[in-house]
Amino acid sequence: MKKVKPEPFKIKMVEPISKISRKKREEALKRAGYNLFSLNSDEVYIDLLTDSGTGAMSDNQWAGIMSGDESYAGSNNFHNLSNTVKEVFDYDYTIPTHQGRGAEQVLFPILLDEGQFAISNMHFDTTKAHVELSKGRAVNLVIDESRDTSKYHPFKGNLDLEKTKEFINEKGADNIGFIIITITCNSAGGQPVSMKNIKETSKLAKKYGIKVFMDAARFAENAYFIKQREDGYENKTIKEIVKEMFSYAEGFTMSAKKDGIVNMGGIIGIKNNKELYTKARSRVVPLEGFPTYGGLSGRDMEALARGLKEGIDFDYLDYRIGQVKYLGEKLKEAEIPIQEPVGGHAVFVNAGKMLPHIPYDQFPAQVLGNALYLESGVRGVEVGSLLLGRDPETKENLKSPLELLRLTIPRRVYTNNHMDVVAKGLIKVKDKVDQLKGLEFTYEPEVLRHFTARLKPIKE
Ligand code: P71
Repeated sequence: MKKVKPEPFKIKMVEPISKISRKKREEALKRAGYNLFSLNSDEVYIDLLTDSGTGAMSDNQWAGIMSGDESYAGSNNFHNLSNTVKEVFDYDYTIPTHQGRGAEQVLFPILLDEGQFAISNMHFDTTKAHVELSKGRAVNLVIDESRDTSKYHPFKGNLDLEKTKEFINEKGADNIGFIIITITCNSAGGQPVSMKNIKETSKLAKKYGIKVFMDAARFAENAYFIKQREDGYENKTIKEIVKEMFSYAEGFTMSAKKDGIVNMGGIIGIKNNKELYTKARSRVVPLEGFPTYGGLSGRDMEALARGLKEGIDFDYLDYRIGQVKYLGEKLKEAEIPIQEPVGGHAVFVNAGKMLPHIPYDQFPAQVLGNALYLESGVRGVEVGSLLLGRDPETKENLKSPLELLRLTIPRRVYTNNHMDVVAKGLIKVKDKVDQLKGLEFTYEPEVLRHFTARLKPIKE
């Protein structure tokens, strides 16, 4: 029997789930326009759409909810949150926001002049959108290894430093607004960035007078991978690793709905640049709220202050990432192609490889996601050409380098028995992939089409 880390918690409260019949799932999927985003949650048995805001809070966090201080200004919970940010990251300034994109919309316009570039290993969808709304241009310079799903590399989220240097030299340092390192790198498969890479990025940026920020949604999972995989860090605590990681940056935007283990919340953290803090503080007021609450209630800030500490607990992370690995191993054993090594928050199934008969513009990963839902009531999410959209000029469907089905695991929500159901479902689908048909649009929205598009299976 495989060694599996047991949950480092016991369960005090449960939320019943059930699976509707195959016939009902067929009806639901049809009604949803073959788009899993349009299902009702009670039509889903095991929901692996996202790990964002879907985690289970602890009894300690729920107790914090009861001590919410809902003062408009200077709430105790804000002080608890900013003291926690100081303790965990060693940053002087904390600005709460309603979620990650709230932090982005406040900070990015301060950092970008029109036409300037933001360099990242890979921008997440919302960070790219906020770079563009700030009239900047988003460039992704992750290492090439991240695109080969079957090749092992311990830090597939690393920024390609050679390409970055070349890019800065080509465009001129004055045309770079900032570098933002996404940890872990979501779009590459929840892949970590090494300490060495963060340090060298910071060194390179300093040489050119460019500021470095972190997109810190999964900072704790990144620290865990550094501890497990990078020489010299095996005996350091997660907290020590987190402090070092953030010492190389000027600030961060964070969706706290991931490693903060809350259902809603975000943070702008600024190390010690008072001028930048003052600018961000004045922008947060019209956009998110007064600087000591920024779109969150007192109780939300308290749950987050407590969640940030729980999120860096080694035993928790060992169990958490162990569960993701558990699902990954089950799929690998069945020869289902996945992004390897398995990342921090999800298993990414290579649908392009599994369904070679379906061309990219008939959305193989969406087809696979729908088949898995019909088979077992599990909801994953497409990360491929449907999400990528069209070329703004030619209007052609863009071809994503990878067609992935993301099976994203909420924190502390499902057990490994649930993971077994997911694996079993996908294995059943694998045996009949050649019967699956591509999809075509019946309705295609102009922007962010994947959320609300309607599709139908193509008839031959
Ligand atoms: C994820 C999400 C949530 C999501 C957002 C948009 C479409 C579909 C799903 C959100 C992130 C993220 C990173 C690295 C910023 C955000 C935005 N991820 N950076 O993966 O992964 O944060 O949702 O709190 O605004 O499912 P926000």
